[in-house]
Amino acid sequence: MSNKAPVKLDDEQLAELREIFRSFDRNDDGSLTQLELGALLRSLGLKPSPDQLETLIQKADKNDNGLVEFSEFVSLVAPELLPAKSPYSGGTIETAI
Ligand SMILES: [Ca+2]
Ligand SMILES: [Ca+2]
Repeated sequence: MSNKAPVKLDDEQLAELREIFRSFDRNDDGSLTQLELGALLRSLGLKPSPDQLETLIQKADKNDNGLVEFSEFVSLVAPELLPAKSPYSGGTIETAI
């Protein structure tokens, strides 16, 4: 494992993730099953096979209950989201529009 510090998302990204998480948490129990997570990932344009899904869940499932809670979901997808947003973008003002 080469994890140094936990990945940090800003409030906006967290709010976005929470919304996504909620909309795919069909039974509203605060956690995603393999089916729910699969639907979510497909909506993000990913096409995980059942095997990959299972591996993902095992990787994300820190408390080993077979479900992916929101915090587990965040640490799962955060590394995917961060490269899209440069941490050094502060100071650049968007005036192009
Ligand atoms: Ca659920
Ligand atoms: Ca869990």
